[in-house]
Amino acid sequence: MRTLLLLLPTLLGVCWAQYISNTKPGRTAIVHLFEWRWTDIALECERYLAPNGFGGVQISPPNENLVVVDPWRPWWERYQPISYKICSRSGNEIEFRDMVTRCNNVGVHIYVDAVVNHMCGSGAGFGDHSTCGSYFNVGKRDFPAVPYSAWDFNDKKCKTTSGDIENYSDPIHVRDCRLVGLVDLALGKDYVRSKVAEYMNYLIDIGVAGFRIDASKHMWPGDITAFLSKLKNLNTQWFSEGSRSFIYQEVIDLGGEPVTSSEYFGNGRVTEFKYGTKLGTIIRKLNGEKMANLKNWGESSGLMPSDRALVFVDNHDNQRGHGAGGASILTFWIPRLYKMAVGFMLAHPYGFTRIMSSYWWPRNIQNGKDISDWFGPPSNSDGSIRSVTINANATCDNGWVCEHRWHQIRNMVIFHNVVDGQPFTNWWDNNSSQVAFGRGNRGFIIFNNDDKNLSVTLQTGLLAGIYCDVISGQKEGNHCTGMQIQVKGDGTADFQISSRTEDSFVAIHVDTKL
Ligand code: AAO
Repeated sequence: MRTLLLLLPTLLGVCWAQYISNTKPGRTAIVHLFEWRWTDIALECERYLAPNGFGGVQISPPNENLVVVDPWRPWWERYQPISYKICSRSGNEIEFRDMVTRCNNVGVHIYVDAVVNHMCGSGAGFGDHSTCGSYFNVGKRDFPAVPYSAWDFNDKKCKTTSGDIENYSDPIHVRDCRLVGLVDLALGKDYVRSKVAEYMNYLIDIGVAGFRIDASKHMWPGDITAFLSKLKNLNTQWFSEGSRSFIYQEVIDLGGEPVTSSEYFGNGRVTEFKYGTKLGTIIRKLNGEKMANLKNWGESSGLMPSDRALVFVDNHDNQRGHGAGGASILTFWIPRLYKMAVGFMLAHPYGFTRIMSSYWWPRNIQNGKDISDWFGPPSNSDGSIRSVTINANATCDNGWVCEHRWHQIRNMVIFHNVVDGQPFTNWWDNNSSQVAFGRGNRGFIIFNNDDKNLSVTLQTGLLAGIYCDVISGQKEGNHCTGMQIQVKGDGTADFQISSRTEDSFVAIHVDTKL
């Protein structure tokens, strides 16, 4: 009995660990460096992410994929695997290993986007060669570089006429048929599970800290459990003995479909798509919403349990009309509201947070749809991805947006680290879109998303002193480049925020005390 009790935490630990981010203590958010090259990510870990307290990077799929030529090299070609060789537009295996090592060495971990539900599209026409030159024949379901053959796909299992998912209200369609024509792997087979686990274990050995599991909704939860149970513990060069991969599954559940997020909680965290959809609706003030409605944000407002949620304002799909969320999603294209949304997310204790970092594309919205939604990353005429260049003021150039380098967002990532573990306190609202809240005695944030100026005295929960606002500026040495807020002996402070400023929110925390 005693042995069992002693063993129990270890046994449970194996299971719990899937929800733990594996970020270093005091680093509580990751950033998706969408379509970045491995060499640029290695540099970014060293020169920017580590010094600014970022915990990790979600990278684009590293494995060999279809080269799509019509349209020309869209970003989505990387969601059409040809093999599990580490060989993509972001770089080769040597560059990948160098990135993982260098990022880990400065305490920034790598999270791989694992595309394991399917291989490439079944329809002809997009392209016929692969990023590493591996032979394949999708018509015959032949992928010798893995190898997979016709027996390893669900073609016989799927019962729709087209072979594609035709109806999202039928969970069997959703799991056994092709997502937009992508040939669907038979993850019910032990052979396929083993190949997937072999790929993931290869990455674990190199030193990655976890995985986004692409298209999880299109796999049976039990099949995911089966390949996850074949995974090794993380590499002990950087992670403590017995550490398990952080897992977050991409399941789009906005309600209204039979497949739900909760079916996947046993495997790890799940992407909470309601988060960005609802937050966007509230901050845009659509359907009569107001920020005061954020008072009970979290489980009691209909989101999944906080310790199961991976949260984000936008992702690589819904920032361009793919996936789900639609018109309410906020992105870098609407910077004023976007910064408020990301600021709110990073001030709030709910979920594990991911920041989006994008590139520019020639957005062209016609009848509500962006016809340039396919546009790939900044690239040269031979299709190679262009490097991220950094301006003197620390912003990015060469076509890269780098939201994570916007000082307001970067400073809120630090805020999120500083207030980690503190309770949600001192909520205030004007019953409209002026709201404020604190995080115990470590941080305080206030928003004015109304069309009128804000002037109010509020309890901040902070010790008396002069604090530097990290939105209008920041503390540099003992000097504040932004607005100063005086917290009085009783913990209250006066706030004035015009409704016409570019950044109509103010955030202070203990490390910005002058
Ligand atoms: C490309 C071409 C296709 C071609 C295919 C194969 O665009 O025309 O047929 O190649 O040759 C990405 C791109 C795809 C691309 C694919 C492969 O987005 O355009 O296809 O690479 O190159 C579903 C999935 C979700 C998926 C999302 C895009 O459930 O897993 O579609 N996301 C991931 C990745 C994504 C990637 C893939 C998966 C594939 O993040 O980048 O695709 O690896 C409903 C369902 C959702 C469903 C959406 C969209 O959502 O609930 O599950 O997502 O529809 O089909 C309201 C509803 C909401 C609904 C939404 C949209 O908001 O509330 O539930 O409307 O109807």
